[in-house]
Amino acid sequence: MFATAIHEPRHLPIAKSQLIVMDDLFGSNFRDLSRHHSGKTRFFHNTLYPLKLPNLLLFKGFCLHSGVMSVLSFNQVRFVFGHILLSLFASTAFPNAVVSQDFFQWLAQVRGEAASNGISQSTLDAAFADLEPIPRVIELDRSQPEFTLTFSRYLRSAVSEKRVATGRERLRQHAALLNHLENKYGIPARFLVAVWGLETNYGQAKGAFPVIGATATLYFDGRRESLFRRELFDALTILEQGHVSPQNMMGSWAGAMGHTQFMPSNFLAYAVDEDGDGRKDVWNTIPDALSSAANYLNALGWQSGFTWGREVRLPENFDYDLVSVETRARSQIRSLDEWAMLGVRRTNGRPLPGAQIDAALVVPQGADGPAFLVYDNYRVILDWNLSSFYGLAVGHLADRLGGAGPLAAGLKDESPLARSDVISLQEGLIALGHLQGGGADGVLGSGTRTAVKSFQKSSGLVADGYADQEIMRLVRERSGSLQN
Ligand SMILES: [Ca+2]
Repeated sequence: MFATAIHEPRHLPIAKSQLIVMDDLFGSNFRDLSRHHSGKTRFFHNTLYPLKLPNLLLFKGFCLHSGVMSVLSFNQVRFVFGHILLSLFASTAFPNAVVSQDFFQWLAQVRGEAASNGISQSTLDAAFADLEPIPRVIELDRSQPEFTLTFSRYLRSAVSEKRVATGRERLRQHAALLNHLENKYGIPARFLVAVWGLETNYGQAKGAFPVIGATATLYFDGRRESLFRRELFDALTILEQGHVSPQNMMGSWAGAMGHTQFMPSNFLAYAVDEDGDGRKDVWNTIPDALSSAANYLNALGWQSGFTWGREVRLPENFDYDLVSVETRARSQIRSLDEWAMLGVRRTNGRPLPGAQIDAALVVPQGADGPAFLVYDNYRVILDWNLSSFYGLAVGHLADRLGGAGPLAAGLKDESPLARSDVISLQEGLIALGHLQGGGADGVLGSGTRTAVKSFQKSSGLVADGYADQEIMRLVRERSGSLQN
């Protein structure tokens, strides 16, 4: 009777005695499995699928990361770990069968909803033919890098000499189109080509996942259900409108499509049929793809006639409390005149331009690395992709494409921090009262940089908010001595 409580016992390639052993170990929790197989908790299945140890560890990390553990009751935790154990005992065929059955029930519902939203049966037949969840998509969604990415390592690859050379070639090759788009949307050619270079290496890496499969997997998975629900339905609308066939609708593992990696929702809002053939083809028609990107940047508020920011030289004994440590760089905003009065200059030592523009100061490698004043268009780039490294790389690549040389300050070589080190740094900052509890997520984001800055100020150090091995050592030392 235990077997009947489990979903689809006919598909269980697992001995009944094993199930009973586990049932004894974990009590009625196993019987709850069948009831948990639908609705919100179905992500357990996906997270554990395919059942390899790294996935289980990622799952554990995900639970800790997202705070799932703190909201689950003990019984629920037992249920989850019971499930992990069961999964280890069973061959992959067991959860496979369960996933498949759940998935197809769920897909039938999605299909019904899509049909009532006006998607035709023929589009749905084509879109959902042979559709199955893609385990690799879940794996990539859960993966967390073992080491932090340093700015020098990121920039060397994002703005490599090869990428600069190819970008300059693209500028020449598509000069007429880019000039037209600059007039139409106010986005200078070098910025558009820089975004193109960063997103897909000028169309050389557009992504090889089927967009319907990827977005359906992430919607079904449930971790970011409402986001990917919308993206899946928007992807179906794109198919319904006939811009692309399901076979050719490829993208990244998260569903970002074409030369400049448009999510389906971006596509519906901003894609343009620049060549006028009746289809918005961001995958294989460069005029459509670049016009779409320019239209989107324009809609995000790009200010034509202004650049993104610039590398600057800071004076000796500069007060690093003036740098912005949060990703969006919205604090510590001053006019260029004020920055000039504080001693900030161009990298060649000449005065800052006299333009009436507000700027924030960003130091991605701390006081020992390059410094940048960033303007409103930098924040437009962040609205496209919220990452300060990305924003600085687009800006710097655009400058290089416009003829500028490498960064004047050069890039400091340093070893990246292990994720576990970042977590221990964060725990130390929490213990010392500089970071809120729950902030130990292993990611060096705005919150951690702000906490590092607060620690530095209270310790009389240069307050650049930059976390390196030395800060880690000091925080560990101080927080350790608290406990003695
Ligand atoms: Ca077209």
